[in-house]
Amino acid sequence: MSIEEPVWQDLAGRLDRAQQAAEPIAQLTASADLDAPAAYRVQADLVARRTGRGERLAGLKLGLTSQAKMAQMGVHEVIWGRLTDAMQIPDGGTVELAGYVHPRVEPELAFLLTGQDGPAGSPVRAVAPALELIDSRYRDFRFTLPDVIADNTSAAGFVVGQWQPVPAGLANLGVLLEVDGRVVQTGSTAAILGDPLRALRQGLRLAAGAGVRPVDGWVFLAGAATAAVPLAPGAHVRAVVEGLGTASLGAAA
Ligand code: OOG
Ligand code: MG
Repeated sequence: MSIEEPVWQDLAGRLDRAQQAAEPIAQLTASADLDAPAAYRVQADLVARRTGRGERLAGLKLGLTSQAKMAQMGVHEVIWGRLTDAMQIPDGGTVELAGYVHPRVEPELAFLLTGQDGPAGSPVRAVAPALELIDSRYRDFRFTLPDVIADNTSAAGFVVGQWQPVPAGLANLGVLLEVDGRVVQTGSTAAILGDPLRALRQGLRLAAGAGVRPVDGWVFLAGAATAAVPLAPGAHVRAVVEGLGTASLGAAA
């Protein structure tokens, strides 16, 4: 399907305003004919609006890489999105919930990219435990595949824990999501496409297909290892990845 510029601009504008006002909107597919390639065009324009306001691209993310997430959202395809510097939250930082529609958090692994994605060199400098804050701009956090792609895969914020050298075995580390010290989700890095490094390769391939090349210092989020949970006022949330440590954030009361 081809999409005309006035159409993708209109759709990106709706999502952009929804994000800025923290007010949900109807799914784009309720009123527009949108397939996945057209939705990626909308996403590119949506993120270009942010960079046009001074944000810098800071990385890439994959979504729906685990069965837990696919089952939770009812969408069964791997998707990719773009991260900007404005989305980064310091480890242990606090967010104001008023800036989001209905934020959720999920435990992830982050990779620090080298800017290389060919066989010549490793694409990865380091790995860290991470938390992603997702916030669908759609009412009731419900969407189809093209809707969530256009909405930059619900990207809203991310926290990266301590960077460290990539250990030999990343494919089966235990992952916990804690809220106020209580474990609310458990999983394994194996849930991330069988191995987060496979997710990384797939993500770089998908982005390259759209002409997006990794940049040295970019962050890559490999996708959640468990279902996401709502971020409630006053909550303190922590992702714990076996052998790698933690990443945490708090929500203002
Ligand atoms: C879409 C984004 C999914 C992940 O890690 O699976 C995602 C959503 O669930 O709203 O970021
Ligand atoms: Mg995620």
